[in-house]
Amino acid sequence: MRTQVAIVGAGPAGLLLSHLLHLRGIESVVLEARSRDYVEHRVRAGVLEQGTVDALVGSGAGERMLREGLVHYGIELRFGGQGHRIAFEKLVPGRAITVYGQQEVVKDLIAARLAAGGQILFEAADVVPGGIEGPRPQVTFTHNGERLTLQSDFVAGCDGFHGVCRDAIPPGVLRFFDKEYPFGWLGVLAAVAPSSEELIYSSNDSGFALHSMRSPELSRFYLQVAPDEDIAAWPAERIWAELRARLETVPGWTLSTGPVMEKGITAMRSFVAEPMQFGRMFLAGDAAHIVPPTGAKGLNLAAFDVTVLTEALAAWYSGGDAALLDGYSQACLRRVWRAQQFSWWMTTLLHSFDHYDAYDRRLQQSYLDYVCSSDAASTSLAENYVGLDRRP
Ligand code: RFL
Ligand code: PHB
Repeated sequence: MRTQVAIVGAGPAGLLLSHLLHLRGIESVVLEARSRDYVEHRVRAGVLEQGTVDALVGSGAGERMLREGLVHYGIELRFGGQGHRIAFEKLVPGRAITVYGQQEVVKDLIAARLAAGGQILFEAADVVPGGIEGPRPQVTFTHNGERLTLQSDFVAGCDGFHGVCRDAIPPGVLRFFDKEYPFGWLGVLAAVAPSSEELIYSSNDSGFALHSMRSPELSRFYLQVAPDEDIAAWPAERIWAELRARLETVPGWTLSTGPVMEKGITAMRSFVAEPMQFGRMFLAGDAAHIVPPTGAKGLNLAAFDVTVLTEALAAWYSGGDAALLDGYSQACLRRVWRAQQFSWWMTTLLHSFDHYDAYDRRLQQSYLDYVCSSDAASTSLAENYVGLDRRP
């Protein structure tokens, strides 16, 4: 088999890259370890920045998102018995976020790829990239019981944090930066109308809670839990009791409950691999960097990386100009580090830390109060949350 760009991973990064390349006349094949059904039902992110929305619309895969996505002009920060709205329309006029499930983005991109004749090989096992130092890299893998080799000009490692592409780069080339947090998030999808029009980020001494949504009939919640928490210890009654305790903290506000459709625990971590490239291998999305989900940035960074990579590959294929490819990592990392700092900051602002003493807690409360009462501070939160300008 031969293609121009071998893409490992059919998450948002790999699928969007494949489709953007197709629109520039560049061929690719996507190799995905999981089944189509699995990737289309993996519940994860929900908040899309305007730039991500624009990239999806520009790719032609944004029609359903424009119809069904919920456009929000603010979020609420809830603490100390009060809710405080961060009003995007006032602080960052003309900018908004769109709430639309990652698995819906994935479904739309898969449909767009297949409709355009794109090749996605699901359930590709034992994927091994090789030859990335030279001009003819290849990826070997097993599909339908057969060991196959995909020859290519470039390999795009879009295989997430636990993928194989990052490890295919020789030892000593990459530098890693990381931070683990002393908690995880228990995510819950529930068949109940959202109890709020906008997202609520609620900070409490007993732990953080987030109220999000997917549609007028589906709510999405997150609870701060211990990093090694056992999901079996969280039957629906306990989930609702804890969500109530952490969200019903302002007078007159009540949480509607309903059947729990899905639940899972995610560790919280910050991670960056630098540079995001070596030879003919380019890493994009979670394969290169992870942020804790408090800032809602992971998927948006993945979409940014692949728009940069598309431009760079298009320049190379249209005239052999390698300058953009050489500068790929640098062009991405500035935005990556802004999102790293913002996600770390939102996480430390809103979560409760066991090692905090009374003084630390007062500092946290003071910062929350400042963010909500100063236009300068809330504008800083708002412009990072909706997504900074896409200029490199
Ligand atoms: P993905 O989505 O992990 O996709 C990688 C794909 O590669 C496949 N794969 C392999 N395929 C072949 N061979 C191998 N050896 C392979 N190893 C892995 C995997 O099966 C998978 O299909 O990475 P990508 O495309 O870079 O996308 C990144 C996003 O998924 C991630 O950043 C976001 O989900 C993060 N995130 C959020 N981001 C936002 O922008 N806004 C949010 O509101 C938001 N909320 C969240 C989140 C992530 C969460 N979790 C569960 C980590 C909320 C949560 C709870
Ligand atoms: C979500 O709806 O899944 C979501 C929203 C905001 C976040 C993280 C996740 O910060």
